[in-house]
Amino acid sequence: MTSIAARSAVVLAAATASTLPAVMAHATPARPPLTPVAPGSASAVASQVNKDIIASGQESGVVDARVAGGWDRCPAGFICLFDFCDGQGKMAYFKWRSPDLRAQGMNDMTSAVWNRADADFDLYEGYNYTGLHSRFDRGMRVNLSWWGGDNFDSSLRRR
Ligand SMILES: [Ca+2]
Repeated sequence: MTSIAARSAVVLAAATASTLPAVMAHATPARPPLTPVAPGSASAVASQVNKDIIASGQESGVVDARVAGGWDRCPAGFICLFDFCDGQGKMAYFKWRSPDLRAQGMNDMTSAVWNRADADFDLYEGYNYTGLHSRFDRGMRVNLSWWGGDNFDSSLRRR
C-alpha cells in the first residue's frame, strides 16, 4: 500500500502531466480564426448609401453608426461629418449648411470630416455660425485632434 502522501504525489504528477499539454493544446484552438471581411462588402454598403442619399434628394441627413463603409459612405457633392476618427461612427451629410448641428444629432460630436462638395466649408463652435471656426477646403479629409476641434462644433456653412 502506498501512503497518502505518496498517492498525492502521484495524482499531482498525473495532473501536471495531463493538464500542461491540455492547456497548451487548448490555447490555439480557443482563439477563433480571424474571419476576413468579405472583399468589397463594406464598399458595397457604402455605394448603396451613396445612391440612397443622392436618390433621396435631401440636402442633409444622417447615416446610422451601424452602417458599414466608413469614409466611403460620404457621397460626392456633400461634406460629411463623422462622430469617430477615420470616418467611423455616425455620419451626417450636407450640401449647404446646418445652423444648429443638434438638428442632425451631431452637436459637439464631429471627430472627422470629408469635404466632397465643390465648395469650401466652415465649421463653427457656436450655433448660427458664431465663434471660432475651422475651414475645410474642398477635397479635404481629416481627423480632428483634441486641440483642433474634436467634439467641438455646433454649426456648419458652405462658403
Ligand atoms: Ca466624436
